[in-house]
Amino acid sequence: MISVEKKALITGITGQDGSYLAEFLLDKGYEVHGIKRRASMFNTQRIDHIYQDPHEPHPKLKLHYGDLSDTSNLTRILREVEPDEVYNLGAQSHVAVSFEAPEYTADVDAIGTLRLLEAIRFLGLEDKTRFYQASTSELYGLVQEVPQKETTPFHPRSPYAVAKLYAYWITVNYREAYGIFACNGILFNHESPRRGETFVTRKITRGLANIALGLEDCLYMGNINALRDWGHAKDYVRMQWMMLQQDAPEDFVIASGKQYSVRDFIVWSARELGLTLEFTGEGVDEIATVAAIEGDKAPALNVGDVIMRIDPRYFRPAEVNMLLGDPTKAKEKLGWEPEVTAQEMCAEMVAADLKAAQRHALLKAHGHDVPVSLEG
Ligand code: NDP
Ligand code: GDR
Repeated sequence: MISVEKKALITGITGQDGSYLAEFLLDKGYEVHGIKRRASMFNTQRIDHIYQDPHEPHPKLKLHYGDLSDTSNLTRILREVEPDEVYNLGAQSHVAVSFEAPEYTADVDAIGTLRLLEAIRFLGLEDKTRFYQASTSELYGLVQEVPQKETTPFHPRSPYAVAKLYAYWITVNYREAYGIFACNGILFNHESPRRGETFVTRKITRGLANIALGLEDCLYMGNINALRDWGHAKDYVRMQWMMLQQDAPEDFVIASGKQYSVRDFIVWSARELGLTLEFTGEGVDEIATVAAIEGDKAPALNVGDVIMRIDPRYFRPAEVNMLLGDPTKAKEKLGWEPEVTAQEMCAEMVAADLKAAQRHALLKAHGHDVPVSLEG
């Protein structure tokens, strides 16, 4: 049983993984501290259900304003909290956006990691504080070996991946140089109903649910031939915690070991809505048309409707065409097994987005025309 006094600090607590990890650690009896960014509107939707009023006698979840670009802020929070475990999940995490904002991405994703590790050292917390770094399968980029494992060479293909490469190595370096218990989790894509709306899986499930109810007309996609190894975020955050409970720090690949295309994900999502699709055309001219409809989940659609087109603006300057992870080390050393398959996760995401679309459609039917953002 975990001691009730254990404290964790999560950067990126308002994000997909941060929200699931916070739930998980609270369940384990941790006092959870999270860093949230100041925003002009509330940005805590993913953690509102676990929010605790700071006026209560002993809140177990505490939020601190902060930013990975701010050294003094991070150092002050670490000094105040003196956490047993730091989970560095905060990042500008969108690969396509990193081509638009490369310097910011480097500052937050690469130097932000250094700032945290330096703060641990500066405060003399090397022996107390364990550190988890959210590393990524994007490090493999132009893949050198299939499937990718802990020893596969890296070849990053975006400013995001290059920044994460620095973060990976500075984590290893602080482990070797200063004896900090620091681990990299090299996580392959993981998704959930809480996934940001512009990542491909959520864009598909949300877009198709909206189209099924007549809130949008068409899904505009980039490279639908890209191959990914998808898992459920809930399974993957469990592993982040497991990594910090070992006797010695090590790096692990976390993946499902199964590979599918973006096109497959579109087909599964459509199937959840009772739709059979037909893909015709090639390259930028490829389209997906409704070939058959079953059930009543897509009342706005007819056979023959075009529901997907390619828009080259979603192509990336350099693409990661395929990823497939080998999670053998995590399975053997930590006994980790993912519980949710990619198809089950897709069904959960479509169901959640269909519910949201139904609420939206109801508002629309009553004259409240809330605009649906089409930005991908
Ligand atoms: P999200 O994009 O959902 O969450 C990112 C979090 O980082 C948000 O809380 C965000 O805050 C915060 N953040 C962004 N910029 C800053 C900043 N300058 N200072 C402090 N916090 C900041 O990502 P995920 O939850 O999906 O991923 C978690 C981590 O794991 C990320 O580091 C990501 O790169 C990495 N990763 C993710 C994978 C995946 O498939 N999901 C796979 C491999 C690695 P706000 O809510 O205010 O935007
Ligand atoms: P990725 O995830 O880049 O792998 O990074 P994303 O879901 O954005 O893209 C996956 C693949 O789908 C292709 N794609 C599209 N992607 C988006 N976003 N929008 C589209 O319209 C579209 N069409 C096709 C992409 O080109 C790509 O090949 C995610 C992030 O969570 C990172 O932070 C994390 O490190 C990696 O996963 C592992």
